[in-house]
Amino acid sequence: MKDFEKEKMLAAQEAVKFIESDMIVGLGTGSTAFYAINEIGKLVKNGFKIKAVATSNESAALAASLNIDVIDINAVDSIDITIDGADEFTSEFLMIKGGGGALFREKVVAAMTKKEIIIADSSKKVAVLGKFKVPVEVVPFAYQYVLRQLAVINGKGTVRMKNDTQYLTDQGNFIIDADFGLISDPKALAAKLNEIEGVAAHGLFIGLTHTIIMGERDTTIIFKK
Ligand code: ABF
Repeated sequence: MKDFEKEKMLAAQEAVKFIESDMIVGLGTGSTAFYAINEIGKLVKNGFKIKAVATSNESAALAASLNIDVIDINAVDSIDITIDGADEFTSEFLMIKGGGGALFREKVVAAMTKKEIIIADSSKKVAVLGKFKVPVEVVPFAYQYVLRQLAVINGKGTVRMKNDTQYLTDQGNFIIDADFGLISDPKALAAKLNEIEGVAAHGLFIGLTHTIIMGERDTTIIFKK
């Protein structure tokens, strides 16, 4: 198993230890979160009573295949624990998410979550955010306007493509990957992105995470707020 895959599994196994029977659990998206979903499937097989809210159709399908009870997010007022991945994070709990295209649902789920746990391999930890472009989910009606507004704040936006056409999220929106270079003030940039009409969600996750678990070779490192 490649090093990073083992690190992802280590982090996932550590995160799942926080789950108790009768919890409502948020299921993340991406290869690391998929390790966690598989581990949650084992809990269900061992008799845990869990209701799950998925951050993507892909996560929902994987969960269903493991007999995890996936429910509509609108059926609950809060989520006990969410285990999700990230593309970049700092030890100050600043992160970029959305490389997997699920940022809109991930952000809503994180906002409803009492304990948001991010799991990642050591390649995701950075001193400063920005090497990874910031995903921005936009309503197709507004995407050219958003591209122009991103340029105003020094973001070079590229519309994400898949099979020679615009990539579509589970919501039917486009994603613009915006290169801002290294981001000295992620909170200020997040505030500017929030002001752009047509933006459904952006990939700067600030203040929504309570725990980060990083797998690193044969150890797991836990950062807690
Ligand atoms: C998801 O996990 C996304 O926000 C993020 O882009 C992705 C990381 O994927 P992986 O775990 O495969 O690196 O939460």
